[in-house]
Amino acid sequence: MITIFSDIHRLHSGENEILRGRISPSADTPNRVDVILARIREVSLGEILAAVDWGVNPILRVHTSDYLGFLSSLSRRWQQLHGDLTALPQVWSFRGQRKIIPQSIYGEIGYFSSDAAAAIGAGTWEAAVSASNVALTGADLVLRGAGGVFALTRPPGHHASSDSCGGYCYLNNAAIAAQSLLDQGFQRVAILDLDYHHGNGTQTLFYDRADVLFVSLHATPALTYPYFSGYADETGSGSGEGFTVNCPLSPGTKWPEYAEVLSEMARNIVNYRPDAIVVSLGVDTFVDDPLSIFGLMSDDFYEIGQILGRIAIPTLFVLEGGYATESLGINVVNVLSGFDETSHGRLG
Ligand code: SP5
Ligand code: ZN
Repeated sequence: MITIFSDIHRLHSGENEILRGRISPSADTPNRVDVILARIREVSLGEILAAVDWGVNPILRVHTSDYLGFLSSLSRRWQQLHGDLTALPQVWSFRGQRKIIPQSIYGEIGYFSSDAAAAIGAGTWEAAVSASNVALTGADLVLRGAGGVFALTRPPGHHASSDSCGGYCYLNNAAIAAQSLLDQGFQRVAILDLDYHHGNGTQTLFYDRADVLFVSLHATPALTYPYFSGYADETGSGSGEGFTVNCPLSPGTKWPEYAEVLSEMARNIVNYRPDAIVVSLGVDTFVDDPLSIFGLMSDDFYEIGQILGRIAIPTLFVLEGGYATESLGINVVNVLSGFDETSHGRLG
């Protein structure tokens, strides 16, 4: 399988989050990419290609221009004000309050954020754009007939909505790739989100649409970030009714139960007859992940890949979360190798 990569992600590094009530270094560190690349080379998964720059237009298909203006300029303005390196929000619009963009930079950052886990530093904008370009370059290969492509994106994207960042995410790489596939002539795209956390940003982007099937397996939001979306009764609205499928799982979920739900969702996706599948590939479902309490083992990720490969529909893998860095390379590449094994002969 071909991997798409950009080194520009490194410009986003050392940002903070608020975790368990404390300001701590973000769990999304640049070495996450290093260990995945090292493993790709170790097993000779396939070529590693540089991302191409696609400009702002495909990003504007998913995000508002107000939001892009905010994200691209915030760090510079924040530093001019008080020299601090990273910006974090601390006030949000409460229920019943105005949806208004305040003049104050502190109000503005609250308006464009969903939580305090997406700090903005000097290189965040450039890194986020590079990740979108990685995903778009992968989508382009799928458009030209590739059976499986891995977009090694960082920062991740699935918690970003049309006009908000959150959960280490700024631009929704998977959504931008899916929309570009549709814009280039694909009729239907399925997004399968396997990250431990619900893809709240992705869900909002396609909630009322039938041309994107959004399917997500994640820890139940009743007990887990992002708390306010990902419940089973969220199924889409209007003409998108039935095209959002949420599978909240219990803490401690292990492979047998996970495999059963994943196989059922694989059948759902086949019935939808998509032209391509975009997998939001988070491996924070791993037993040793520091943020999570699922029980998937490294071998289980190989089986996930095999299940996806048997679907035999062109698939773009877009990296989301996964924070157990000792095993991250093995776990991600196990998915990709399992996919290659079973898709071989069924897909180009
Ligand atoms: C892309 C992605 O995986 N983003 C995740 C953002 C999660 N941020 C909040 C994490 C809350 C962790 N709670 C700790 C409980 C440990 N048992
Ligand atoms: Zn996650």
